[in-house]
Amino acid sequence: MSGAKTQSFATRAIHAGASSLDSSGALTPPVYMTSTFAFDSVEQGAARFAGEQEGHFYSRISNPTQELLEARLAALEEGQAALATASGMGAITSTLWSLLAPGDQIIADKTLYGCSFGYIQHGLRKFGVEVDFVDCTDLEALERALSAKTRVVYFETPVNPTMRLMDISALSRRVHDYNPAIKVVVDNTYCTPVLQQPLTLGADLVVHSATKYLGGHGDLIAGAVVGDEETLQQIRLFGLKDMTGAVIAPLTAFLVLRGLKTLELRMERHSASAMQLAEQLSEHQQIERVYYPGLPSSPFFALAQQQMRLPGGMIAFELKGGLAAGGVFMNRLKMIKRAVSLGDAETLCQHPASMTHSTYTPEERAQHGISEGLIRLSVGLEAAEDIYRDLEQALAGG
Ligand code: 4LM
Repeated sequence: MSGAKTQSFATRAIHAGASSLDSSGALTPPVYMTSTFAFDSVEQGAARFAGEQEGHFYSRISNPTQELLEARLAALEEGQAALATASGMGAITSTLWSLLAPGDQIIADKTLYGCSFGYIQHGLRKFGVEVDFVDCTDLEALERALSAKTRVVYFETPVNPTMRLMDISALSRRVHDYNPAIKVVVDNTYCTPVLQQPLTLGADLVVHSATKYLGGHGDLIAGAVVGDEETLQQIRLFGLKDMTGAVIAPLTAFLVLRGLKTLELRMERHSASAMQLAEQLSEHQQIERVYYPGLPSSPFFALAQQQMRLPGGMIAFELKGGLAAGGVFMNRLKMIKRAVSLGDAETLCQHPASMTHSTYTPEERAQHGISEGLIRLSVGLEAAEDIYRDLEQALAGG
């Protein structure tokens, strides 16, 4: 779209990639519910399969609704290209299966979303990839782990669920100084491009669970990868097409496009409410500790100020009574839902050790820094006062 580079984020979230998907003038794009595409001739079909001619040929590879979503996501993350997938795990697995082969090494941060950890720890290892979990906030430790076999450095920032932050720019520089061919892959699910654009900070690829803030309404499962044209083509034509088949449904792509229109507004609200709640919780006598990068007491406060536009909508905390008190508190919540996932309009509260991070053994959780009493809150779009009222009455039961 002409002038797209100069448009602000909010405008790109609504218009980027808009093309004449439909000639009727419909304001919202049509949903192309089709599995296949008819060719004018056998030669045209062959040319499309050979990649010699642009155009869709089968919806496991591309679809017009998906294509519009991909153009929009690329514009928002400031990447050359994007691939939308059936889930966040579909994005992560399609990417890493494409980049890694037996004998290669992946270095991942020591704490990741439970299923990302499970896939790397068990899935990649099973197929002969060398896996090293390192505290990626420690650049010296990261550098010591780098080797001639390293192909990928993978992390989240902020980390799910502990809210540690990685310095994307310093980390990417350190890795690329060692070997520019190593792919720095950042899971940007917690931030979305509203708060942080890893590619502009030196990372090579961004992955997302679009199930979360990008979709934003708790009504879909989707994912995405954004980066350079060549790597994205490799992920589409090998990782997605042949390895995972984790194709996004056209209707789901449409729903993510709808969610993106309000992404910036929603992230601002999630962040403002989370900031207020993090402050209130940290002053509450029942609370032992709050993990939120917007609090000046956070060890990641300075980095958050430098790297993130706003501190985001996710908070983690521990109660003074530990695990037992946490259970009582969670069972007393009334409006706030006890549910995994995040980034929805509804405030969601979950217990990582028994839910999202139960893919780690108790020993692994201890080793990887996930305490048994940690509680995670995805601050929704309700009025912050109402969210706090529910938290306060639940805390009063302890
Ligand atoms: C959750 N998370 O934390 P799909 N990357 C990150 C995530 O948090 C998730 C995924 C990838 C949660 C799900 C139950 C940072 C998921 C995986 O669920 O495959 O879209 O994304 O509560």
